[in-house]
Amino acid sequence: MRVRTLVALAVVTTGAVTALAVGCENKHEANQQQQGGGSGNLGASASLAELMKARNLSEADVEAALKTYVPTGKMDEYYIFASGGQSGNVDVIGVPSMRLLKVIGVFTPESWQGWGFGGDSDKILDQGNQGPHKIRWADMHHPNLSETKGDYDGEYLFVNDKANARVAVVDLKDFQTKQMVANPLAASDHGGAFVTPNTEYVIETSQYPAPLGREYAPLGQFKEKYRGVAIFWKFDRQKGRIDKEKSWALELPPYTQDLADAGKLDSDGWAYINSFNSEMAVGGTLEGKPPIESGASQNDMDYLHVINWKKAEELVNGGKAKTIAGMRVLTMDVSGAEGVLTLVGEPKSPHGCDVTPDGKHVVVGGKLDTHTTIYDAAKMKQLIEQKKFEGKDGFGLPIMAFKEAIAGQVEIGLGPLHTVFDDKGNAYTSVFIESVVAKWSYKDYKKPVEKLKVQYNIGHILAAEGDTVSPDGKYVVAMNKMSMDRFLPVGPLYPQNFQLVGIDGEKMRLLADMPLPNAEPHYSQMIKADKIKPLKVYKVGTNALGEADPTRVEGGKERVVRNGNKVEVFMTAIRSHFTPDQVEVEEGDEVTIHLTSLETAEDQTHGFTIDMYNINVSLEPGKHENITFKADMPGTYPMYCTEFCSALHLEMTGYFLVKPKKR
Ligand code: CUK
Ligand code: CUA
Repeated sequence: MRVRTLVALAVVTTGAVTALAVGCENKHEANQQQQGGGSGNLGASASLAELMKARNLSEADVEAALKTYVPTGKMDEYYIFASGGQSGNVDVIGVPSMRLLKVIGVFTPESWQGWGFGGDSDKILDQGNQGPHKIRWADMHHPNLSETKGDYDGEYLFVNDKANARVAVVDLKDFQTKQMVANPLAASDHGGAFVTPNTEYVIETSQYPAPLGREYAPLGQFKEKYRGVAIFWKFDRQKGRIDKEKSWALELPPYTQDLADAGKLDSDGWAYINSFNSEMAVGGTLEGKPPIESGASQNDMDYLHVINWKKAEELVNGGKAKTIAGMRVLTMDVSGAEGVLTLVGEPKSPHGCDVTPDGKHVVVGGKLDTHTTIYDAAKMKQLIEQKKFEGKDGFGLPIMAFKEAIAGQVEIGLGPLHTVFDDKGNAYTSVFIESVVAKWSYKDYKKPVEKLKVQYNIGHILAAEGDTVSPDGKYVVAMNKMSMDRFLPVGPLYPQNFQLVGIDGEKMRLLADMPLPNAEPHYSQMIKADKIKPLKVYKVGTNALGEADPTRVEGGKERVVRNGNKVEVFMTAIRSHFTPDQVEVEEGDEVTIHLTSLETAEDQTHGFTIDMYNINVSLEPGKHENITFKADMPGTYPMYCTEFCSALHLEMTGYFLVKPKKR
């Protein structure tokens, strides 16, 4: 370690290593040297040593700084796509600098990007409405990058909303949300949005059981009427959209399904979902019954759901499914008998469900257990093929013998949750209660080889390309639920803390902290930066869906078209004016502004707002927006550009006049 630091520092301060070396060994002596040594060569080294002293930095601090500092003009090596938790949006972070690069508006309006403020994005947000509710927040848990042959391909990102059971598709060509699908069967989801190895499907598994289609049924009918469900959303790669018509679902027993993962390589065609509350506890604290937390923790075993999705797909396409709320659903009587859905025990309150890079094993943690359990995908497949079961659950689903299905168990510590992998056969498990990252070998299931303390209460964990067929190693990030004494205090609601951990050395090393001030992230994924190739500008006239908009406006063809009480304004924006810059309508008119940015130069973004009308769109170069609203407030309203785009940005303005009706 020491040697490496000095080498690294030597690079920075060529020719000045000696004083620093002394400084690291013995600060006192180094100071004396600096004070006494009037040599003209003191320069950089002395100031570096002084800097370390002044800022109270240890050698380890400096090493961590050198490993994570990205100088101005240089780029990060990886992107993290982090779930923005209750913010409903995705945080994009650079690694190793841990700088926030972007917040992608997904389920929640984002005003800078004009996401949900009157433009075309409103229609995308509306796709996620449930019933009569315009839902404008989300509890985002698990972002997943699209995969080709089990490896991230950098094309799409899928995210789920636990609170309102929805999945969204983000196109990484422009880092914009392109589609939302609302789950018609469940009210909450969790095991999503996980992709199969070629992104054939995006899996969304329910969390809290409810009657499918969310119909009313009293809790007394829990066993008969309540169900879990896994939707297999078919992804159309050509269109870059989920195809609802070709999607289908699996009815699941009313246990609380939790995390999910798709098999790969040897286990391609399979999916795994862990669950808890096989007790089917529903609480009833007012009547003196035990709360769900204790009711759900009675059994020693819950159930891992082992799913043959290729076979399910065949059965569904063969007409074996029942239609519920417009979705084809394979019911348990079929899936249980056909070997599509089989159960196997999982120790106490399991959490996490992670397939190893070779596809041979499934790792499940346990919130109240001290082990991770490693299931053997091949053994389970064999047991299912041979119909070797030890019994059935209350819903007629076959159960495999736990002992026959597992490869082993590793004693990890208190509260193992999630597991990610490196390129050397190591697994890294987040251990919530103990607040450590536990490193262990998934090749020989020994005890952890190392534990690293993190601050504090680590939930998810992520690694560089860590759940693909070829992880990179190098970095792990501990996604901590608490930050306590890590940052300047900001009141009783604390930021979350991402801690970057270097895993390329002999020992794991904590390198940097990053406060997450906008919500509680759950899962994240880290992808090599060169796999992402975003656009720099749009082709002029491109709308929010990424298509050439039929109403795009050419320069010189701006106009206002009136048709009864419908007014269409064909407008353009270019430095530094809107054309037209005066628009007058009558009170009550339905106004649509078709607005095209004619800019073609990189990073020349405009914005457009009409004051008091809750309208704001972002016009990246070439972008087209359609803004429809009712001119329901008579008066005089400035409209202006909301992005400081040029020296005459403040002059990029105009008037929107609404003439009052005669009364
Ligand atoms: S869950 Cu949050 S720490 Cu939703 Cu993946 Cu485990
Ligand atoms: Cu355009 Cu400011």
